[in-house]
Amino acid sequence: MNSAGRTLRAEFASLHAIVDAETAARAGWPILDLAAAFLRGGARLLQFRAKSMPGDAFLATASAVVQLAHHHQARVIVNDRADIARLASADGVHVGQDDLPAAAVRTLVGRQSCVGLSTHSLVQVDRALAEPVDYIGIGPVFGTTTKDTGYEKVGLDMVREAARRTRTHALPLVAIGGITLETAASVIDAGAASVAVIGDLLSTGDPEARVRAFVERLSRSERPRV
Ligand code: TZP
Ligand code: MG
Repeated sequence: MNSAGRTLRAEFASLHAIVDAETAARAGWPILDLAAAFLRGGARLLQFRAKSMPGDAFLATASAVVQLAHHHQARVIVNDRADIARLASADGVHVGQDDLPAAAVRTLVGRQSCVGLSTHSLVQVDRALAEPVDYIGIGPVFGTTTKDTGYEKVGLDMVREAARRTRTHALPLVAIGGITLETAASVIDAGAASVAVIGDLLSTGDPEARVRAFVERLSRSERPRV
């Protein structure tokens, strides 16, 4: 773990509130309004995800999300794009199995940035443990309609085993996929340090209150020490 990764991990939020541009648009939320609602609700770590946004808009929006989040003493991780994370002064990058390799991302964003890598199986977890990453993602934990991942749901048993393996490398595990307010604590109980959520945060029409409820519920969970 690099020094900034360590700093981020010391305050590694139990909720990764994902501001997903497409989900926000479908629900009628302007991206910055949604980010602001998450932050008012107490989110301390946002991930900005914009799968089909042109580069100039992606950069401008990511920069605005970072500015807003930093005003709230919150952090931002940009999904997929190390170049945009760096240009937008984000705190980190989250990549998947088909994105730039973590080592290349690290070269682009430097030691001061937090790098996370998604996995979908224990084989991928083991490979990720050899990469220069600050946390490992795993999912989809449950069924999700937000993303066609192409992978079977991994379930809580795999989260448990993945957490056991990441713990031996002192890395936090972030679980994603179909996680709701009702199931979040069970995912933390299985050993994840954090849950990453898209759909459920928008499920009630009041994302600020939903984030507040997640933060409150997760604060009562016993999080693993890594
Ligand atoms: N990666 C694995 S599942 C998923 C991603 C990005 C979608 C998560 O969205 P939701 O709505 O929280 O299931
Ligand atoms: Mg990706």
